[in-house]
Amino acid sequence: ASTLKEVLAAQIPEKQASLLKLKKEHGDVGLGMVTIDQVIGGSRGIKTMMWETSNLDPEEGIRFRGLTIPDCQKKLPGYQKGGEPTPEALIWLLLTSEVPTKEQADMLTADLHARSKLPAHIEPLIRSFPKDMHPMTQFAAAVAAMQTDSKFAVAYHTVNKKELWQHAYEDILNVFARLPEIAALIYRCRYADGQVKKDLSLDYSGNFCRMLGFTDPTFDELMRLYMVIHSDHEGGNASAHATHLVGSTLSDPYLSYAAGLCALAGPLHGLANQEVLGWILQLQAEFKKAGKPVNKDTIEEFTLATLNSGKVIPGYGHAVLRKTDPRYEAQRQFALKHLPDDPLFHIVSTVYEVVPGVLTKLGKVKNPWPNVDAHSGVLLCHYGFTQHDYYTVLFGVSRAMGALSQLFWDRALGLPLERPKSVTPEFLWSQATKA
Ligand code: CMX
Repeated sequence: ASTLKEVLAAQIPEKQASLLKLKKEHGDVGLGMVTIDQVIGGSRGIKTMMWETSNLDPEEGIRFRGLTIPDCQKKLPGYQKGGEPTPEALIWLLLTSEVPTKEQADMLTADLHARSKLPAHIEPLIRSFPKDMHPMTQFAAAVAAMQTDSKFAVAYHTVNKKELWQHAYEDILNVFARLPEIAALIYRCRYADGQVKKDLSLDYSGNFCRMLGFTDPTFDELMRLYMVIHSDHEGGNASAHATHLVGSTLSDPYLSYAAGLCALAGPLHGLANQEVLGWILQLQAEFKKAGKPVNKDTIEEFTLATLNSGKVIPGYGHAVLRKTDPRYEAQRQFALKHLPDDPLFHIVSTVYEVVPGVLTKLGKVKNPWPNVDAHSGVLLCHYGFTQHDYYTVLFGVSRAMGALSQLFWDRALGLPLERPKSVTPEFLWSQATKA
Protein backbone atom coordinates (compact mmCIF):
# COMPACT_ATOMS: atom_id res chain seq x y z
CA ALA A 1 0.00 0.00 0.00
CA SER A 2 1.10 3.58 -0.66
CA THR A 3 2.23 5.66 2.30
CA LEU A 4 0.31 8.76 3.33
CA LYS A 5 3.01 10.98 1.86
CA GLU A 6 2.92 9.11 -1.46
CA VAL A 7 -0.87 9.44 -1.67
CA LEU A 8 -0.60 13.18 -1.02
CA ALA A 9 2.29 13.72 -3.43
CA ALA A 10 0.21 12.11 -6.18
CA GLN A 11 -2.75 14.43 -5.48
CA ILE A 12 -0.86 17.72 -5.44
CA PRO A 13 -0.33 18.44 -9.19
CA GLU A 14 -4.01 17.97 -10.06
CA LYS A 15 -5.18 20.14 -7.17
CA GLN A 16 -2.71 22.86 -8.04
CA ALA A 17 -3.90 22.84 -11.66
CA SER A 18 -7.56 22.95 -10.63
CA LEU A 19 -7.00 25.92 -8.34
CA LEU A 20 -5.07 27.77 -11.01
CA LYS A 21 -7.89 27.19 -13.51
CA LEU A 22 -10.53 28.37 -11.01
CA LYS A 23 -8.58 31.53 -10.31
CA LYS A 24 -7.78 32.26 -13.95
CA GLU A 25 -11.17 31.53 -15.46
CA HIS A 26 -13.53 32.53 -12.64
CA GLY A 27 -11.48 34.70 -10.33
CA ASP A 28 -13.79 37.70 -10.69
CA VAL A 29 -17.04 35.90 -9.68
CA GLY A 30 -18.57 37.65 -6.63
CA LEU A 31 -19.52 35.76 -3.45
CA GLY A 32 -21.90 38.30 -1.90
CA MET A 33 -21.69 41.79 -0.52
CA VAL A 34 -20.26 42.78 2.85
CA THR A 35 -22.34 44.94 5.17
CA ILE A 36 -21.28 47.40 7.87
CA ASP A 37 -22.93 45.05 10.39
CA GLN A 38 -20.57 42.26 9.34
CA VAL A 39 -17.49 44.47 9.52
CA ILE A 40 -18.21 45.54 13.10
CA GLY A 41 -19.84 42.22 14.00
CA GLY A 42 -16.88 39.83 13.94
CA SER A 43 -17.08 39.09 10.18
CA ARG A 44 -20.02 36.67 10.65
CA GLY A 45 -21.02 35.03 7.40
CA ILE A 46 -18.38 36.70 5.19
CA LYS A 47 -16.95 34.09 2.84
CA THR A 48 -13.29 34.87 2.96
CA MET A 49 -11.23 31.72 3.25
CA MET A 50 -10.82 28.43 1.40
CA TRP A 51 -10.96 25.39 3.70
CA GLU A 52 -11.19 21.93 2.27
CA THR A 53 -10.92 19.50 5.17
CA SER A 54 -14.41 20.14 6.56
CA ASN A 55 -17.53 22.24 6.08
CA LEU A 56 -20.10 23.43 8.62
CA ASP A 57 -23.76 23.65 7.66
CA PRO A 58 -25.80 25.79 10.11
CA GLU A 59 -28.59 23.22 10.28
CA GLU A 60 -26.82 19.92 9.78
CA GLY A 61 -23.49 20.61 11.48
CA ILE A 62 -20.06 19.38 10.52
CA ARG A 63 -18.98 17.14 7.67
CA PHE A 64 -15.37 15.99 7.44
CA ARG A 65 -14.51 15.70 3.72
CA GLY A 66 -18.21 15.20 3.09
CA LEU A 67 -18.78 12.68 5.90
CA THR A 68 -21.05 13.40 8.89
CA ILE A 69 -20.07 12.12 12.34
CA PRO A 70 -22.35 9.04 12.01
CA ASP A 71 -20.83 8.41 8.54
CA CYS A 72 -17.36 8.49 10.11
CA GLN A 73 -18.51 6.09 12.83
CA LYS A 74 -19.73 3.72 10.13
CA LYS A 75 -16.96 4.05 7.54
CA LEU A 76 -13.66 4.83 9.27
CA PRO A 77 -11.70 1.92 10.73
CA GLY A 78 -11.68 1.66 14.51
CA TYR A 79 -9.18 0.17 16.93
CA GLN A 80 -11.59 -2.66 17.54
CA LYS A 81 -14.14 -3.92 15.03
CA GLY A 82 -17.37 -1.92 15.31
CA GLY A 83 -15.75 0.51 17.76
CA GLU A 84 -15.33 4.26 17.51
CA PRO A 85 -13.21 5.52 14.58
CA THR A 86 -9.57 6.24 15.37
CA PRO A 87 -7.99 9.71 15.04
CA GLU A 88 -5.37 8.16 12.75
CA ALA A 89 -8.11 7.12 10.32
CA LEU A 90 -9.56 10.62 10.52
CA ILE A 91 -6.18 12.29 9.86
CA TRP A 92 -5.89 10.14 6.72
CA LEU A 93 -9.38 11.21 5.65
CA LEU A 94 -8.80 14.91 6.39
CA LEU A 95 -5.51 15.00 4.52
CA THR A 96 -6.36 12.84 1.51
CA SER A 97 -10.20 12.95 1.39
CA GLU A 98 -10.03 9.15 1.11
CA VAL A 99 -11.35 6.66 3.67
CA PRO A 100 -8.29 4.63 4.69
CA THR A 101 -8.20 0.87 4.99
CA LYS A 102 -7.42 -0.57 8.42
CA GLU A 103 -3.94 -1.35 7.09
CA GLN A 104 -3.36 2.28 6.08
CA ALA A 105 -4.61 3.57 9.44
CA ASP A 106 -2.32 1.11 11.25
CA MET A 107 0.60 2.25 9.09
CA LEU A 108 -0.06 5.82 10.20
CA THR A 109 -0.24 4.73 13.87
CA ALA A 110 3.21 3.16 13.51
CA ASP A 111 4.56 6.28 11.77
CA LEU A 112 3.21 8.56 14.53
CA HIS A 113 4.65 6.35 17.26
CA ALA A 114 8.04 6.41 15.50
CA ARG A 115 7.95 10.23 15.39
CA SER A 116 6.80 10.71 18.98
CA LYS A 117 10.12 11.39 20.73
CA LEU A 118 10.19 14.91 22.18
CA PRO A 119 13.17 17.23 21.68
CA ALA A 120 15.37 16.99 24.79
CA HIS A 121 14.49 20.42 26.23
CA ILE A 122 10.71 19.97 26.24
CA GLU A 123 10.27 17.73 29.28
CA PRO A 124 12.49 19.89 31.56
CA LEU A 125 10.67 22.96 30.24
CA ILE A 126 7.26 21.56 31.22
CA ARG A 127 8.59 20.46 34.62
CA SER A 128 9.87 23.99 35.20
CA PHE A 129 6.47 25.67 34.69
CA PRO A 130 4.78 27.03 37.83
CA LYS A 131 2.16 24.51 39.03
CA ASP A 132 -0.54 27.16 38.85
CA MET A 133 0.18 28.16 35.23
CA HIS A 134 -2.96 27.32 33.25
CA PRO A 135 -2.55 24.04 31.32
CA MET A 136 -3.37 25.81 28.04
CA THR A 137 -0.60 28.35 28.65
CA GLN A 138 1.81 25.47 29.28
CA PHE A 139 0.57 23.66 26.19
CA ALA A 140 0.94 26.62 23.82
CA ALA A 141 4.38 27.46 25.26
CA ALA A 142 5.63 23.86 24.92
CA VAL A 143 4.39 23.56 21.32
CA ALA A 144 6.07 26.86 20.41
CA ALA A 145 9.27 25.70 22.12
CA MET A 146 9.36 22.55 19.94
CA GLN A 147 9.93 24.87 16.98
CA THR A 148 13.67 24.33 17.44
CA ASP A 149 12.97 21.06 15.63
CA SER A 150 11.19 22.57 12.62
CA LYS A 151 12.32 21.20 9.29
CA PHE A 152 10.13 23.74 7.51
CA ALA A 153 11.89 26.71 9.16
CA VAL A 154 15.28 25.41 8.00
CA ALA A 155 14.02 24.51 4.53
CA TYR A 156 12.63 28.01 3.97
CA HIS A 157 16.20 29.24 3.70
CA THR A 158 17.58 26.30 1.72
CA VAL A 159 15.04 24.83 -0.72
CA ASN A 160 12.95 25.98 -3.68
CA LYS A 161 9.55 27.14 -2.40
CA LYS A 162 7.84 24.50 -4.58
CA GLU A 163 9.39 21.87 -2.31
CA LEU A 164 8.34 23.48 0.98
CA TRP A 165 5.24 21.29 1.34
CA GLN A 166 7.43 18.24 1.99
CA HIS A 167 8.95 19.93 5.01
CA ALA A 168 5.56 21.21 6.19
CA TYR A 169 4.40 17.57 6.01
CA GLU A 170 7.27 16.38 8.23
CA ASP A 171 6.59 19.08 10.84
CA ILE A 172 2.83 18.48 10.82
CA LEU A 173 3.18 14.73 11.32
CA ASN A 174 5.72 15.37 14.08
CA VAL A 175 3.33 17.78 15.83
CA PHE A 176 0.51 15.19 15.69
CA ALA A 177 2.90 12.56 17.06
CA ARG A 178 4.19 14.65 19.95
CA LEU A 179 1.12 16.49 21.22
CA PRO A 180 -0.18 13.57 23.33
CA GLU A 181 3.04 13.23 25.34
CA ILE A 182 3.28 16.98 25.90
CA ALA A 183 -0.35 17.03 27.03
CA ALA A 184 0.21 14.01 29.28
CA LEU A 185 3.31 15.54 30.86
CA ILE A 186 1.39 18.73 31.67
CA TYR A 187 -1.38 16.63 33.23
CA ARG A 188 0.86 14.29 35.21
CA CYS A 189 3.07 17.13 36.52
CA ARG A 190 0.09 19.21 37.61
CA TYR A 191 -2.21 16.57 39.09
CA ALA A 192 -0.19 13.38 39.66
CA ASP A 193 3.34 12.05 40.22
CA GLY A 194 4.88 13.59 37.10
CA GLN A 195 5.58 10.16 35.55
CA VAL A 196 4.39 9.37 32.01
CA LYS A 197 4.24 5.73 30.89
CA LYS A 198 3.87 5.05 27.16
CA ASP A 199 2.33 1.93 25.65
CA LEU A 200 3.24 1.95 21.98
CA SER A 201 1.56 -1.43 21.46
CA LEU A 202 -1.70 0.55 21.49
CA ASP A 203 -3.10 3.06 18.99
CA TYR A 204 -2.67 6.86 19.25
CA SER A 205 -5.63 7.33 21.64
CA GLY A 206 -4.97 4.22 23.72
CA ASN A 207 -1.35 5.26 24.26
CA PHE A 208 -2.48 8.82 25.11
CA CYS A 209 -4.90 7.46 27.75
CA ARG A 210 -2.14 5.31 29.31
CA MET A 211 0.22 8.31 29.39
CA LEU A 212 -2.49 10.33 31.16
CA GLY A 213 -2.87 7.42 33.61
CA PHE A 214 -6.22 5.91 32.50
CA THR A 215 -6.55 2.20 31.77
CA ASP A 216 -10.28 1.56 31.17
CA PRO A 217 -10.79 0.41 27.52
CA THR A 218 -14.16 2.21 27.43
CA PHE A 219 -12.33 5.44 28.27
CA ASP A 220 -10.01 4.71 25.30
CA GLU A 221 -13.12 4.49 23.12
CA LEU A 222 -14.39 7.79 24.52
CA MET A 223 -11.01 9.40 23.74
CA ARG A 224 -11.17 8.13 20.13
CA LEU A 225 -14.63 9.62 19.68
CA TYR A 226 -13.64 12.81 21.54
CA MET A 227 -10.64 13.43 19.31
CA VAL A 228 -12.53 12.72 16.09
CA ILE A 229 -15.44 15.06 16.84
CA HIS A 230 -13.20 17.91 18.12
CA SER A 231 -10.76 17.72 15.20
CA ASP A 232 -12.09 20.23 12.71
CA HIS A 233 -14.98 22.69 12.39
CA GLU A 234 -14.27 24.40 9.06
CA GLY A 235 -11.90 27.35 8.86
CA GLY A 236 -13.54 30.40 10.40
CA ASN A 237 -13.40 29.36 14.07
CA ALA A 238 -10.70 31.16 16.00
CA SER A 239 -8.24 28.26 16.52
CA ALA A 240 -8.35 27.08 12.89
CA HIS A 241 -8.29 30.59 11.52
CA ALA A 242 -5.36 31.63 13.74
CA THR A 243 -3.35 28.58 12.59
CA HIS A 244 -4.12 29.36 8.94
CA LEU A 245 -3.35 33.08 9.35
CA VAL A 246 -0.02 32.60 11.12
CA GLY A 247 0.90 29.79 8.71
CA SER A 248 0.26 32.12 5.78
CA THR A 249 3.29 34.19 6.85
CA LEU A 250 5.32 30.99 6.30
CA SER A 251 5.81 30.73 10.02
CA ASP A 252 6.33 26.97 10.56
CA PRO A 253 3.64 24.50 11.69
CA TYR A 254 4.83 24.53 15.35
CA LEU A 255 4.44 28.29 15.70
CA SER A 256 1.28 28.31 13.61
CA TYR A 257 -0.39 25.74 15.83
CA ALA A 258 0.84 27.44 19.02
CA ALA A 259 -1.15 30.46 17.77
CA GLY A 260 -4.17 28.21 17.22
CA LEU A 261 -3.88 26.97 20.81
CA CYS A 262 -3.79 30.53 22.16
CA ALA A 263 -7.07 31.19 20.36
CA LEU A 264 -8.57 27.94 21.62
CA ALA A 265 -7.78 29.04 25.19
CA GLY A 266 -10.45 31.77 25.14
CA PRO A 267 -13.71 31.20 27.11
CA LEU A 268 -15.93 31.94 24.09
CA HIS A 269 -14.10 29.14 22.21
CA GLY A 270 -12.38 26.02 23.57
CA LEU A 271 -12.20 27.08 27.20
CA ALA A 272 -16.01 26.79 27.28
CA ASN A 273 -15.62 23.05 28.00
CA GLN A 274 -13.95 23.82 31.34
CA GLU A 275 -16.53 26.55 32.04
CA VAL A 276 -19.45 24.15 31.45
CA LEU A 277 -18.28 21.64 34.01
CA GLY A 278 -17.55 24.44 36.48
CA TRP A 279 -21.09 25.74 35.97
CA ILE A 280 -22.66 22.31 36.49
CA LEU A 281 -20.61 21.58 39.60
CA GLN A 282 -21.49 25.00 41.01
CA LEU A 283 -25.16 24.29 40.34
CA GLN A 284 -24.89 20.93 42.07
CA ALA A 285 -23.06 22.36 45.10
CA GLU A 286 -25.45 25.30 45.54
CA PHE A 287 -28.53 23.08 45.29
CA LYS A 288 -27.07 20.62 47.78
CA LYS A 289 -26.29 23.41 50.27
CA ALA A 290 -29.80 24.89 49.93
CA GLY A 291 -31.46 21.44 50.03
CA LYS A 292 -32.99 22.08 46.58
CA PRO A 293 -33.88 19.26 44.18
CA VAL A 294 -32.31 19.24 40.69
CA ASN A 295 -35.24 19.69 38.34
CA LYS A 296 -36.39 21.88 35.46
CA ASP A 297 -37.66 24.68 37.75
CA THR A 298 -34.52 24.94 39.84
CA ILE A 299 -32.27 24.75 36.78
CA GLU A 300 -34.28 27.52 35.12
CA GLU A 301 -33.79 29.69 38.24
CA PHE A 302 -30.04 28.98 38.20
CA THR A 303 -29.82 29.77 34.46
CA LEU A 304 -31.62 33.10 34.96
CA ALA A 305 -29.31 33.97 37.87
CA THR A 306 -26.26 33.37 35.62
CA LEU A 307 -27.73 35.54 32.86
CA ASN A 308 -28.74 38.29 35.32
CA SER A 309 -25.16 38.43 36.61
CA GLY A 310 -24.10 39.39 33.07
CA LYS A 311 -22.58 36.04 32.11
CA VAL A 312 -23.19 33.67 29.21
CA ILE A 313 -24.43 30.09 29.63
CA PRO A 314 -21.34 28.12 28.64
CA GLY A 315 -21.82 25.34 26.11
CA TYR A 316 -24.84 27.01 24.48
CA GLY A 317 -24.95 29.11 21.32
CA HIS A 318 -22.78 29.17 18.23
CA ALA A 319 -21.58 31.64 15.63
CA VAL A 320 -22.59 29.39 12.70
CA LEU A 321 -24.76 26.49 13.96
CA ARG A 322 -28.51 27.01 14.30
CA LYS A 323 -29.46 23.55 15.62
CA THR A 324 -28.20 21.16 18.29
CA ASP A 325 -24.55 20.42 17.49
CA PRO A 326 -24.16 16.85 16.13
CA ARG A 327 -20.99 16.68 18.24
CA TYR A 328 -23.23 17.16 21.31
CA GLU A 329 -25.57 14.47 19.97
CA ALA A 330 -22.71 11.99 19.41
CA GLN A 331 -21.58 12.45 23.00
CA ARG A 332 -25.16 12.10 24.26
CA GLN A 333 -25.45 8.78 22.41
CA PHE A 334 -22.19 7.64 24.04
CA ALA A 335 -23.57 8.59 27.46
CA LEU A 336 -26.87 6.80 26.84
CA LYS A 337 -24.92 3.68 25.90
CA HIS A 338 -22.21 3.70 28.57
CA LEU A 339 -23.37 5.86 31.51
CA PRO A 340 -27.15 6.21 31.40
CA ASP A 341 -27.47 6.48 35.20
CA ASP A 342 -24.69 8.99 35.84
CA PRO A 343 -26.08 11.88 37.99
CA LEU A 344 -24.10 14.56 36.14
CA PHE A 345 -25.38 13.20 32.80
CA HIS A 346 -28.91 13.63 34.18
CA ILE A 347 -28.15 17.25 35.03
CA VAL A 348 -26.76 17.83 31.49
CA SER A 349 -29.93 16.28 30.04
CA THR A 350 -32.21 18.45 32.19
CA VAL A 351 -30.18 21.56 31.31
CA TYR A 352 -30.81 20.64 27.63
CA GLU A 353 -34.57 20.63 28.33
CA VAL A 354 -34.47 24.06 29.97
CA VAL A 355 -31.73 26.34 28.61
CA PRO A 356 -32.81 26.57 24.92
CA GLY A 357 -36.21 27.91 26.04
CA VAL A 358 -34.67 30.48 28.39
CA LEU A 359 -32.16 31.69 25.77
CA THR A 360 -34.89 31.89 23.11
CA LYS A 361 -36.94 34.14 25.40
CA LEU A 362 -34.01 36.59 25.62
CA GLY A 363 -34.77 37.36 21.97
CA LYS A 364 -31.19 38.16 20.96
CA VAL A 365 -29.45 34.77 21.02
CA LYS A 366 -29.22 33.46 17.44
CA ASN A 367 -28.69 29.85 18.44
CA PRO A 368 -30.14 28.67 21.77
CA TRP A 369 -28.97 25.07 21.26
CA PRO A 370 -26.03 23.25 22.89
CA ASN A 371 -22.59 23.03 21.27
CA VAL A 372 -19.85 20.41 21.67
CA ASP A 373 -18.63 21.83 24.99
CA ALA A 374 -21.96 21.33 26.77
CA HIS A 375 -21.39 17.59 27.02
CA SER A 376 -17.72 16.66 26.97
CA GLY A 377 -16.83 17.35 30.61
CA VAL A 378 -19.51 15.11 32.06
CA LEU A 379 -18.26 12.13 30.05
CA LEU A 380 -14.69 12.71 31.19
CA CYS A 381 -15.80 13.10 34.83
CA HIS A 382 -17.59 9.77 34.71
CA TYR A 383 -14.26 8.02 34.12
CA GLY A 384 -12.54 9.93 36.92
CA PHE A 385 -11.05 12.65 34.72
CA THR A 386 -12.29 15.44 36.97
CA GLN A 387 -9.67 18.20 36.54
CA HIS A 388 -11.80 20.51 34.42
CA ASP A 389 -9.26 23.33 34.14
CA TYR A 390 -7.31 20.86 31.97
CA TYR A 391 -10.12 19.94 29.54
CA THR A 392 -9.24 22.47 26.82
CA VAL A 393 -5.86 20.74 26.38
CA LEU A 394 -7.72 17.64 25.15
CA PHE A 395 -9.55 19.87 22.68
CA GLY A 396 -6.14 21.23 21.65
CA VAL A 397 -4.67 17.79 20.96
CA SER A 398 -7.71 17.08 18.77
CA ARG A 399 -8.00 20.39 16.90
CA ALA A 400 -4.46 19.96 15.55
CA MET A 401 -5.74 17.25 13.22
CA GLY A 402 -8.04 19.61 11.33
CA ALA A 403 -6.09 22.86 11.52
CA LEU A 404 -2.80 21.25 10.49
CA SER A 405 -4.28 19.01 7.77
CA GLN A 406 -5.56 22.20 6.18
CA LEU A 407 -2.21 23.89 6.79
CA PHE A 408 -0.62 21.07 4.76
CA TRP A 409 -2.85 21.96 1.80
CA ASP A 410 -2.25 25.69 2.30
CA ARG A 411 1.44 25.05 1.72
CA ALA A 412 1.01 22.38 -0.98
CA LEU A 413 -1.19 24.79 -2.95
CA GLY A 414 1.13 27.70 -2.27
CA LEU A 415 -1.66 29.89 -0.85
CA PRO A 416 -0.54 33.49 -0.28
CA LEU A 417 -0.16 35.61 2.82
CA GLU A 418 -3.59 36.35 4.37
CA ARG A 419 -4.03 40.10 4.59
CA PRO A 420 -7.63 41.36 4.56
CA LYS A 421 -8.40 45.09 4.40
CA SER A 422 -9.39 46.96 7.55
CA VAL A 423 -11.32 50.22 7.46
CA THR A 424 -11.64 53.17 9.83
CA PRO A 425 -14.90 54.18 11.57
CA GLU A 426 -14.74 57.40 9.50
CA PHE A 427 -14.77 55.31 6.33
CA LEU A 428 -17.81 53.34 7.58
CA TRP A 429 -19.65 56.60 8.42
CA SER A 430 -18.81 58.02 5.00
CA GLN A 431 -20.27 54.92 3.31
CA ALA A 432 -23.31 54.96 5.61
CA THR A 433 -24.22 58.53 4.80
CA LYS A 434 -23.67 57.96 1.07
CA ALA A 435 -26.12 55.03 0.99
N1 CMX B 1 -25.62 32.67 26.95
C1 CMX B 1 -26.01 33.97 27.06
N2 CMX B 1 -26.00 34.86 26.04
C2 CMX B 1 -25.63 34.39 24.84
C3 CMX B 1 -25.27 33.05 24.62
C4 CMX B 1 -25.24 32.17 25.73
N3 CMX B 1 -24.85 30.90 25.64
N4 CMX B 1 -24.94 32.89 23.31
C5 CMX B 1 -25.11 34.10 22.74
N5 CMX B 1 -25.52 35.01 23.65
C6 CMX B 1 -25.73 36.45 23.47
C7 CMX B 1 -24.41 37.09 23.03
O1 CMX B 1 -23.55 37.29 24.15
C8 CMX B 1 -24.89 38.37 22.40
O2 CMX B 1 -25.26 39.26 23.41
P1 CMX B 1 -24.90 40.84 23.33
O3 CMX B 1 -25.60 41.32 22.10
O4 CMX B 1 -25.44 41.38 24.60
O5 CMX B 1 -23.40 40.92 23.21
C9 CMX B 1 -26.19 37.90 21.69
O6 CMX B 1 -26.61 36.70 22.40
C10 CMX B 1 -26.02 37.57 20.23
O7 CMX B 1 -24.97 36.63 20.09
P2 CMX B 1 -25.02 35.52 18.93
O8 CMX B 1 -25.01 36.25 17.62
O9 CMX B 1 -26.12 34.58 19.19
O10 CMX B 1 -23.66 34.70 19.17
P3 CMX B 1 -22.19 35.02 18.63
O11 CMX B 1 -22.08 34.48 17.25
O12 CMX B 1 -21.84 36.45 18.82
O13 CMX B 1 -21.30 34.19 19.64
C11 CMX B 1 -20.75 32.29 20.99
C12 CMX B 1 -21.23 32.78 19.61
C13 CMX B 1 -20.43 30.81 20.91
C14 CMX B 1 -19.47 33.05 21.34
C15 CMX B 1 -21.86 32.56 22.04
O14 CMX B 1 -23.02 31.83 21.72
C16 CMX B 1 -21.43 32.26 23.46
O15 CMX B 1 -20.85 33.14 24.13
N6 CMX B 1 -21.70 31.00 23.97
C17 CMX B 1 -21.21 30.57 25.27
C18 CMX B 1 -19.74 30.18 25.19
C19 CMX B 1 -19.54 28.88 24.45
O16 CMX B 1 -20.23 27.90 24.67
N7 CMX B 1 -18.56 28.87 23.55
C20 CMX B 1 -18.15 27.64 22.85
C21 CMX B 1 -18.50 27.62 21.38
C22 CMX B 1 -18.01 26.35 20.73
C23 CMX B 1 -16.50 26.33 20.68
O17 CMX B 1 -15.90 27.18 20.02
O18 CMX B 1 -15.89 25.49 21.36
